[in-house]
Amino acid sequence: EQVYDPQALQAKWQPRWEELKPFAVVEDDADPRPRRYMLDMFPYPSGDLHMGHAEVFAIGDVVARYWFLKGYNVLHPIGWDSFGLPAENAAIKRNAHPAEWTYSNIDTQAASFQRYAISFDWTRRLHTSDAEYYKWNQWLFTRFFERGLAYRKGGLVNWCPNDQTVLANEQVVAGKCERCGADVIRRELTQWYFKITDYADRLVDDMARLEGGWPDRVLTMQRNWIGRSTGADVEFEIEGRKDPVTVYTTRPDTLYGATFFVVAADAPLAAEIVTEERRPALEAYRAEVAKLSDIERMSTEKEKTGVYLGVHAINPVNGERIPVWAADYVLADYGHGAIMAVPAHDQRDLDFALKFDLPVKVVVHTGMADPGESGKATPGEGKLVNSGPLDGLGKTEAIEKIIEILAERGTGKATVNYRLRDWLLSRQRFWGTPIPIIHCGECGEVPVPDADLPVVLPDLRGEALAPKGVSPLASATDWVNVPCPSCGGPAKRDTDTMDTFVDSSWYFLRYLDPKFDDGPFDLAKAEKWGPIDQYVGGVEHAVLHLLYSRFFTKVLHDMGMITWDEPFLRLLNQGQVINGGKAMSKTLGNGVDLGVQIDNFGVDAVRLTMVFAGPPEDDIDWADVSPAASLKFLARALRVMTDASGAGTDVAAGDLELRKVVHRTIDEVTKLVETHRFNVAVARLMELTSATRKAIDSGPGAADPAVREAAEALAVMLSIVAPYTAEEGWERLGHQPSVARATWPVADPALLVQDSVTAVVQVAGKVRDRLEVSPDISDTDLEVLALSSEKVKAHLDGAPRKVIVRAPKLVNIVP
Ligand code: ANZ
Ligand code: ZN
Repeated sequence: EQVYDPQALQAKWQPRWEELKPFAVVEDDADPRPRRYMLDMFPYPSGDLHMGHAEVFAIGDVVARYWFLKGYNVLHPIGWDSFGLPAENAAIKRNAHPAEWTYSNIDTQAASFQRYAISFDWTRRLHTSDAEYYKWNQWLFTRFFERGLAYRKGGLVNWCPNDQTVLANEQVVAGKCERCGADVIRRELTQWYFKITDYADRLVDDMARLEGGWPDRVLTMQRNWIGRSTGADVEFEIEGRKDPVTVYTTRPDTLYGATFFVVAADAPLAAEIVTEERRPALEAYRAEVAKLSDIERMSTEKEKTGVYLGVHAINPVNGERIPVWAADYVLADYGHGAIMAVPAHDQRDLDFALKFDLPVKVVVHTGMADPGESGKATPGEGKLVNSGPLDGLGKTEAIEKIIEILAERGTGKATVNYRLRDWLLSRQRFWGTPIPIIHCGECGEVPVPDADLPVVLPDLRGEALAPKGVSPLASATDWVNVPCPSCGGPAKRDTDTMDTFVDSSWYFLRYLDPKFDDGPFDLAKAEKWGPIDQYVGGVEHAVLHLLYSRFFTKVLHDMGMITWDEPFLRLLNQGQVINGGKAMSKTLGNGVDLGVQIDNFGVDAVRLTMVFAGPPEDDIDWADVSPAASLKFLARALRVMTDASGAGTDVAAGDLELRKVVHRTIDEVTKLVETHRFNVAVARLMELTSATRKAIDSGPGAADPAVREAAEALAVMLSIVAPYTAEEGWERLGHQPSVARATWPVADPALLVQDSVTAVVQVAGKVRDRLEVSPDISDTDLEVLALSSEKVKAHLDGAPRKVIVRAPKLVNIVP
């Protein structure tokens, strides 16, 4: 008996597949196969592939290989998201160029992917750090600039003191830098932004089309991030100020309950209206607030702080004078940077009121305890009280009414507000796409002409890349100083680089033809292939990458470059691979090395373990799974396929019992793969293997044609999870050149019929016969059968009055 040696199988098949290229896309319009685009989130080349990659790519490959076998023309590309900070940090440490580290890691990962046998079309390979790729980032930036969607503005930005660069809001997680974990601070800087806020409504509304195709939690996270709310703008006079100040509120119905007014401490308004007496206190307070992140400021846990500004605001509906404070819990760049505080019905306002002894006035009767006493605000619905014309109304009517009143007086209106901010895209780091703008004293911001793209990075390495708070590109003076493309006068290049999320916002379009040089992508191919049918990747991208890609897709749609405007129809978020119940980490020392796992158990066993561990969305605890058991199963499966190699080919004459098992398995596995229940599909293949083994050993024997049918179905279906084992088995069964060229088996409906069920026949309520019938029998057939039964006839005197049939289980005869 042949021993199952996974390493030998890998050594045998890998070069053959490299030669055969079974997954190269056919770009032939005469090819009648429908197209499918399967996309895995592309990797960052941080080192060799790790266990997380092994999981996500194994899952994506199940889908891609299944589609190939089902007869689709599948595009399944791979590339590298190869700009970014880690390369730069490594280069500084080694006194090298970031490209060295980057491309050597890419080569390592590419070789590992080949060994891991993912069904990529390698001809579509791209690297975002190649000038032939980032040239098109620059081209797209220029188009965005022309459309007013890329612009520069000054303002407070998130700054990572460790990486010495600004960050987008999306890259600040719980007040910390998404990359390095350092506390993010705020700095006043002039930066480039993409105007994603112009697309806020479409980004929210179009999610309705993703419902069912995307995980609910991702849709919820995007909705919350965009944070669209409806409410009202209300104008308050400030004593001593000429113009009124507008506040945004989602609860205009509570206007009568406003007992004080709060301005964001860092908003210019605070410094403008503060009395001279209170100014020193405000200045001191602002210095403290500057150190805090938005998250800390908005935290409900945080002790409330603030400064009285010495002035009063006037409530527009009842003329009440309310004191104006500055506080950090109001943000300068949300709404209008000022609020009416309603402590009875808003917890943060209540915390503030209790701390500074400000009045609490209930205006909604909710049946809960008095907030002033309980310390718990009552944000719920109820009847309005102490609210003049609103008294007695419910929330919705009260909001309508107050907006009407405000509109009449010209002091307010209904409005929509968003949490989403424009996407800050400039970075003060080296290893990214140079922003293609030239700053001229005469002409201002001048885009680099398309003909001069790409603006290639200057050759800097080692210490020259160290973070200094300004971009390292600024030190490359030869590179920086250029004539203005517009007037020819002396001018300077912009020295910032783009956020690397720009690179990943459209890479799926570049895959269609990575060498295309008439534009960022081939428009005709985008029509044929887009949008992506299935996207697979981590939930950590729920907001950042997925939101940015949706935005880019909509802009490209509006530019007339594509006709579709959502990039990813279906999204699958795989879980994480953990070990011993905890995320793998250096500090815990619980890391699992993928290379070692593959050396010990082989590629197929690792892939099978990943897929079999549980539903793809769940985390996999490597301490709870057994690649050794996977390896054993694969050996058994290969032995079955080997033993079946001599079986007869006249399938129709095969053992009926085994044939039924085979076809039921085909039917179920097909449905399970379609619904992404891959782990259960694997369990069915294990059962099929056992049933075939039994048929060989103690059933009709190895020569029975049903054994061949079983082994062939097993080889094809197993190939989506364990390609080496399946390929070897397929060859031993006598097939050429590759199982990747096989077709997915189809279940014969005639063989799916369950053997029989028992139908009970009652006459006048008494059981008179039991019939063995097909579970698919029709009511009519069952009635005929029942009435022709001798036992039934014996109790009938002529034609019955009524026959009630519930096929296949019951016939009730009323004589
Ligand atoms: C009065 C009020 C009464 C409020 C009440 C809430 C409940 P969303 O839903 O997130 O849009 N707000 C407005 N501008 C703010 C700012 N710049 N910084 C911090 N908070 C701000 O939240 C809108 C609500 O958040 C607004 O409605 C306002 O408080 C507050 F019973 O106004 B509300
Ligand atoms: Zn100029």
